[in-house]
Amino acid sequence: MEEQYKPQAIEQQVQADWESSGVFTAKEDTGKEKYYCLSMFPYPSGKLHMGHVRNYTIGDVISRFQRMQGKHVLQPMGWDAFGLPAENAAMLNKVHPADWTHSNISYMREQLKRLGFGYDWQRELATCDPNYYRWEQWFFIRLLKKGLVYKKTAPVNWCPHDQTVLANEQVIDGCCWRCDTQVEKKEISQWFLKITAYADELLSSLESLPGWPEQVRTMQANWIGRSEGVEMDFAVQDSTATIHIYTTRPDTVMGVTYLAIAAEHPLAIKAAEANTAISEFLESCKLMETSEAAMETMEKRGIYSGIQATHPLSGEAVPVWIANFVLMNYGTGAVMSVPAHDQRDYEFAQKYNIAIKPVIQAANDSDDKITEQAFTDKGILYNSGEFNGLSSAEAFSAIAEKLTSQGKGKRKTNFRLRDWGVSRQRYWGAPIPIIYCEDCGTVPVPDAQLPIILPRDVVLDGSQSPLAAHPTFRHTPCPECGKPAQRETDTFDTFMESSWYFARYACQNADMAMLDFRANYWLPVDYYIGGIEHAILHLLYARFYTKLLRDEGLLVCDEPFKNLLTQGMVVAETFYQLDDHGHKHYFNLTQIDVERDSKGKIIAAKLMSDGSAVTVGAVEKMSKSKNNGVDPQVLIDKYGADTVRLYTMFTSPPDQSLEWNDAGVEGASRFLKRLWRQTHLHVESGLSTKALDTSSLTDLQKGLRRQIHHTLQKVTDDMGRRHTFNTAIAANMELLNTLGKFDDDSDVGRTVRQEALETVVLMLAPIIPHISQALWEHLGHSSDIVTAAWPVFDASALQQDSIEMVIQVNGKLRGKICVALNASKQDIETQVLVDEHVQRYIEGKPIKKLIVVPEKLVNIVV
Ligand code: OVK
Repeated sequence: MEEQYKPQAIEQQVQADWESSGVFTAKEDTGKEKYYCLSMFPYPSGKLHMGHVRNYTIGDVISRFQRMQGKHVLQPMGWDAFGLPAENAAMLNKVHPADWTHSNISYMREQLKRLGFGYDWQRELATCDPNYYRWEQWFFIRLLKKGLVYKKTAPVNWCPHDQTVLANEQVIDGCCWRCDTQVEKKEISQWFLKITAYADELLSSLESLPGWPEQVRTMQANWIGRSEGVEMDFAVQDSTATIHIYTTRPDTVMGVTYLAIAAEHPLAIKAAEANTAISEFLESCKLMETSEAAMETMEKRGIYSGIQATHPLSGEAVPVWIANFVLMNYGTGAVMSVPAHDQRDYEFAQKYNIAIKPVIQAANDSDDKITEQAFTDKGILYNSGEFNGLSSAEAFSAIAEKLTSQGKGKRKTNFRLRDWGVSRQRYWGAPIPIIYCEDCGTVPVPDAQLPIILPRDVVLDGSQSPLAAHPTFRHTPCPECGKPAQRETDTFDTFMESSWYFARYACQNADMAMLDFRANYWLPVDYYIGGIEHAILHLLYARFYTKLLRDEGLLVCDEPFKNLLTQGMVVAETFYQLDDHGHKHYFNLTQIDVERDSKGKIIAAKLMSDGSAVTVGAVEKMSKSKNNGVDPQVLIDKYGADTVRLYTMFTSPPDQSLEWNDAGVEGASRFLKRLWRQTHLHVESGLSTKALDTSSLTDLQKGLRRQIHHTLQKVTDDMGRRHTFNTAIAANMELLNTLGKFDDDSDVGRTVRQEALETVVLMLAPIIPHISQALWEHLGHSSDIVTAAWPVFDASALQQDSIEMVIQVNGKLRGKICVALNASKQDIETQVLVDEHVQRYIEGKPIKKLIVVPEKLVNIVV
């Protein structure tokens, strides 16, 4: 065994061995219990980020641990390969999105291999491969035929200068990212998946997911947003029209002082016909961003429509306003406004001088003044005629009943969830398999014509939809009548591909079907690991798709992911200097020298190039724009993969944020060197593979065995159940410290040391697999540690027949003694008084008192 730990050589050798033995190839035909461990697949964006390394190390540790538990493990990897970044890169660097994507995949695949992740590479898939997206197209047509897919108009961000649709992230401060023209809202026809048909089940089956973080389940439940309410009609005066609204607070209906309708509401459009102020207002509403975040923060504006409606219960006239915060495609496009009891309505009423009528007061309050803000709690009704004195809950029922009996309204369960718009007016995505024929209408592409392959020869200049502009793509005969027809030129939202990839891994090479029996063998995923940014949309769409696939007979499970681990962010301090204009110029860790205190906290930083002082800023998410990203490749090249893996697992528990600290990487590297050195010393002193006779051990040997098995018990729990890999590593470090002091080269002593080293190496194998394999071999094993069994816990090793007690003289710590576990008080007293140390402190002084606290301490008062 070499004296020096040489990570690069070891890792290369071990990885080559894994590759040739195919140890990570998963088949379906074993009698063992299956375990499917999956990390969210990456966008092939260029190179791995530290956040990826963390995500994929967590997944790999869980996979390797479960394999050592005797499970039959599947851990696949692939590429979420479609999307806007490829198009942007193409425009910027004049490279085709396909070439950009494939070269990124090649580079990132090598990085993943270099990190030693145990993937079954035979199942690798890329979503931009027609063999993958053909099934998505096929499935879309099945859904269309079932009525779960439909087309309707929906607003998009439109750049009038570039004549193109913009994604939300391409709208910067309301303007186009390319030409800075103000972005408009445009209604275009788009495809939708009816996720609302599954709203109830998506909500109720959250309860069948105890293995998900509570926080994620809550986020999903809030997003689905089931509410109990009442819908009702307000008749429009001097017209046959009615305004239909929905409210979750019918108890406040007597406080309605205006209605607010969307700018696209038919009544608003009619009102604009004869009123230029209104038509100008409607025009201005078209310049709005459509994202929910933008809606939340924008200035609330409105205009009186000139229309009066009639309150369904009081019969009073209620003015109708047109407001920019009401959306036509959300709910009914109209809301009842109760400024006294809703903050947004309150602010709007204040701004436009509309009446505020309070109708609810706190049960213990007689002060009915609404002066500064709306009173939004529930309470007791007043100012509400026949409903006065009722509680909000009682009024809910009473008002619902009254409206129902008068035919003006009824109870209704509503969901906040909207149907999923899947059309994107982009090039780098899966083509939507639809043909439009003048005679036959909307015709799905026949199965035999699938896949509709994305053409390569397109012009990407950002100013139009490349597929629509393609000379031949859109022209095709109608599959029904054969006359010239037009293809759909939109592509799918990339969340379509990531909604079922986990199932396709199970049968990645199935060429006759979307999924086969193997999907039912592997699913559900036993552990899914990924970022919290996917807590809502991706996870909801994947759950929805699973139910769709089940109902199509392609899967039997109801939920795709049994357990979920949402990893924390990788964050780092920022380093910057201010320029003359007060602007921050950021540096990364490779550009500066940092000085730290003993706890690793940075106390000073200076620029390497000129030694000037650098300001250390707050801890922030690692980002390229702040220049605080740490490139994992630099660390792998310098320290090897095991150090990087160990560092990311040791620094914090997986669900919490990881604060980057270069000193910690050094620490991880030192630990591996120490582990190597101690094994080397042991190997040099002679291996001991003899069976251990535990009946004749010395106290020192027993003590070490106790710590080995105590550590094993803790680490098994930390790794398997709690996933606190940091504490598992710390316990191993302590064990190695003890082992460093274990000074017993007898035959039995070496056998116990052998047990200690083997156990440490096995326990750390999931985290640092390369060095573990090498040490495993040096410890005398010819087998593969990947498939080695997790060490067996020996409860009898924990049994103590002696314990350590602290000795105090006059309350001061003066020594320790080891006493037999069953020693009597008398035995202990005798043993203490003859102890050399104690003798020195007593020095013949008379003993006033001797107190024995069993199993803890002895206090002698002299
Ligand atoms: N392909 C999707 C994805 O998120 C997943 C699908 C299943 C929808 C984790 C950073 C970063 C910070 C600053 C600048 C640049 C990057 C994510 C995912 C997984 C894959 C960490 C990624 N910080 N990036 N693909 N990360 N952390 O490639 O949370 O973005 O779980 O890696 O991420 S992804």
